[in-house]
Amino acid sequence: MSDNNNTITTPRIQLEEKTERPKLHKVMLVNDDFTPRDFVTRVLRIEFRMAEEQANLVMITAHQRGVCVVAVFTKDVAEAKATSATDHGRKQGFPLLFTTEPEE
Ligand code: TYC
Repeated sequence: MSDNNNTITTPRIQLEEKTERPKLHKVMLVNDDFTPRDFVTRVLRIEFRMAEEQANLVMITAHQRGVCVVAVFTKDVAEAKATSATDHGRKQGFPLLFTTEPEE
C-alpha cells in the first residue's frame, strides 16, 4: 500500500476522439442543348482522366437524365475539378456546366 497512502489522485477521463472522415463531394455533369456530345466526352477524358467508354456513358446519361455523377472527391478537389472542367467548356464558347454537392 505504499503507493496509495497520502496520495491525491486525479481521475482521468479518456475522451473518445473518433477521427471523422471528411465528407466526400460529388462532381455532377449538367446537360445543356448546345455543347456537342464529342466535346463533352473529350472534356471528361481530359479533366477527369476517364476512359473513352466511361466518358461516353457519363455524357449520354447526363444528356438523357439531365445530370450525371462524374466522380467523388474531397470538397476542395471536387470544387477545383468542377471549375476547371467548366472553364474548359467556356474557353471554347460552350455553356457546359459541372457542379458539386456533398454526398449524403
Ligand atoms: N445535349 C447535348 C447535345 O445534344 C450534349 C450534352 C450532353 C451536353 C451532356 C451537355 O452535360 C452534357 N449536343
